[in-house]
Amino acid sequence: MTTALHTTTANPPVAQIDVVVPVLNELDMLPRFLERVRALPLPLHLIFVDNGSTDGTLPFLREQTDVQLIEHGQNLGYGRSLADGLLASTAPRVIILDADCEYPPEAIPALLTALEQTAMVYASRFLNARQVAMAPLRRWGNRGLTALFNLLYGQQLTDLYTGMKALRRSAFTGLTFTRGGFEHVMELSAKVARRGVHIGEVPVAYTPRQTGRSKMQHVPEFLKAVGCLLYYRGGCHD
Ligand SMILES: Nc1nc2c(ncn2[C@@H]2O[C@H](COP(=O)(O)OP(=O)(O)OP(=O)(O)O)[C@@H](O)[C@H]2O)c(=O)[nH]1
Ligand SMILES: [Mg+2]
Repeated sequence: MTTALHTTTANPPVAQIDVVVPVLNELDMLPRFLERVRALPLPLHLIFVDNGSTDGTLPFLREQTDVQLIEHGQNLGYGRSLADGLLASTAPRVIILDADCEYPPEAIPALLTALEQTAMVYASRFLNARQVAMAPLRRWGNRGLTALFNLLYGQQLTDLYTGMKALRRSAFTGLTFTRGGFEHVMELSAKVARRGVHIGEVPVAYTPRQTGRSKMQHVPEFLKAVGCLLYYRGGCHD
């Protein structure tokens, strides 16, 4: 197992905002993703966590001089990518954003504005949305997990499984993340909620993947997610 963590300075400029991007075989989407993120008038620092891509993503990212790159060298799971990205981040505010352009980078300013009110904010595909292009199995799976999460953790979320979030550093400082797979979503949400943080939401326009293949196994992930939500509700698991 190889995990190369290239950390930046421990004291970033106060205004810097770190953007943690988990990536696995997204070469088709990355040029557009970078173009859109770079066009934003914000001091964003990109931290890509490559999770063993084999499609040319890695050489492409190595050529980008303005990004930080963590190389797993093999697939260690989506959750491990986020955990390593958060660990490498140093800025007071951190964005988590999928690399496949399903979530618009242009929504980052709205997330940051909402972050002034609370320590963690999710970009919701369902808040104020009339229609969302999503397969029924996924939609209902997400809805069920979101409802269970709200019930167990006293929140009012509409989209637990979003791939776009904003966090104040204080929301996750001192927490450890051990879940390697997509259950990381549950672990992060549960641990931050147990600290008493009210998780905010902003609406986001969602564009289902245009190219490439979804790599998620939805039914097994759903079952693991339910187990996680119950487990973290049960006791102290920082
Ligand atoms: N599935 C998966 N994605 C990973 C992994 N490591 C990093 N990623 C990245 O994590 C993000 C989310 O993964 P997706 O496969 O898009 O998951 P999803 O958005 O639920 O599925 P789609 O809607 O089909 O795109 C993407 O940027 C992936 O490139 C991994 O091990 N598995
Ligand atoms: Mg996706």
